[in-house]
Amino acid sequence: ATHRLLTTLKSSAPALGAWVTLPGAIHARTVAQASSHLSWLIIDCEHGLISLNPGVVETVQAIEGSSSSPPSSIVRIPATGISGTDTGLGWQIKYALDAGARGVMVPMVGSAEKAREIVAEARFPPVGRRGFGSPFTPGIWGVNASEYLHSANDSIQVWVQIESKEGMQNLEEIASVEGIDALFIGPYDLSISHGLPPPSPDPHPEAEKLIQRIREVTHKAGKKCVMFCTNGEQAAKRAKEGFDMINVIIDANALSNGIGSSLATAAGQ
Ligand code: 3PY
Repeated sequence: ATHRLLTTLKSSAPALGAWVTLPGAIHARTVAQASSHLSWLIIDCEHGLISLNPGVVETVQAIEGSSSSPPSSIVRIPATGISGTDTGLGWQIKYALDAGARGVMVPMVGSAEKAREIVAEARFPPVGRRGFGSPFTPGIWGVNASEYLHSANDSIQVWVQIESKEGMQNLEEIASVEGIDALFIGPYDLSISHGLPPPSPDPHPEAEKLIQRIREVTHKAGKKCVMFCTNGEQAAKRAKEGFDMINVIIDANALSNGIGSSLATAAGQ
């Protein structure tokens, strides 16, 4: 299968994504096949219900097999990137990528040192220190082992989330770390970490200033900026502001909203 996100990023259109929080192969395939406008999916192992092992592998398999050019699967690992005490980073990135994911996203990244550690775990030598051992990744990508080894370092997406005070304080340094592809804005944690109310659904004006600053600094550093939205209208507005990638919706909310609105129509409301 080809890597749909990379194809979209070569065009001028923003790459639209969606959030997968619910486990199960059929569920993942259903989401992946929902729209040809989907370029990527976050498989959420931080706040979602998908386990790193074996949940991620069945979810990635289902997405990769959903079409000849499926949306790219990016795994959000549970470990955060703020402090030096979180020992989960290395093995969690390994599980996600060895399951065949096309990228990883690390929550709460607070320093350039953490960002460099993330790059080292996600990329093979000479760039990083990722170990080469999974017997599954080449088959999932439809390539041989040597092709996987060569193409992984070029194409694996490494995204870090800016959603904390530490992340804002060290923003320029984090954005300049080589090997990071994108900075992802988490408007909910960004707001509450700054003592601001969470978006409802739009962010507080003070949070909005932080969001626009992240976009500007990220672009200045030559990196992609990803924005998290919860509906299509919000996402269309963010696309006009110049975000490169935009999350449009969360699977669980889409399910609930879809059932709810049909029932309301049927009940005459
Ligand atoms: C946030 O807004 O905090 C996120 O991480 C998006 O889910």
